[in-house]
Amino acid sequence: MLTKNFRPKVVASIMAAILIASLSIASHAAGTHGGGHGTMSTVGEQGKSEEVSRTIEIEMFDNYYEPEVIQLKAGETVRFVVKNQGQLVHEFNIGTPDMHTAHQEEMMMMVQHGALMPDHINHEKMAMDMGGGKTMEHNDPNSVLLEPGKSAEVIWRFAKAGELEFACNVPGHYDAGMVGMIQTN
Ligand SMILES: [Cu+2]
Repeated sequence: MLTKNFRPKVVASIMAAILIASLSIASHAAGTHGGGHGTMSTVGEQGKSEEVSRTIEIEMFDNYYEPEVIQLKAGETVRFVVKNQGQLVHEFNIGTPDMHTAHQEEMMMMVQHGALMPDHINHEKMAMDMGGGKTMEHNDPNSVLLEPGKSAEVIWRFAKAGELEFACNVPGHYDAGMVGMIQTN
């Protein structure tokens, strides 16, 4: 049978992909953690719902956001109501360009594992133990990953002035222009 001959090759290439992905994530993580907490405070922190000063609706399409530029004042806590109006899975993730680059590699791994399909999320595979109890699930407070038609909220406090990006790190989407700007004064 064709599949029998094929399987070892497929497994070998998946293992190689995992190895490459985990090596590059490890090197990125090491790089990020050097400047670690400084970066995080620039980005801000998860906000409290009782401190929300503004609600902003974000619509996600294939492959762009509406609006694409958001202007805030330092110290504001924003409730983002994010709706996926496209036909594909999209992410809304607040971070620096470096953070997005690192996350794109993680999301590539989700695609390689079949956890992330173009138009839906395989939640069973997302929850798979990747070793040491780590899964591919998205529990980060700075992001949501949404299937078509779904919506969710992100509450974020922008502590400092500066520029951040909100981006979709589903493979190919950032490069296709699915990125917006948050300017905090
Ligand atoms: Cu996207």
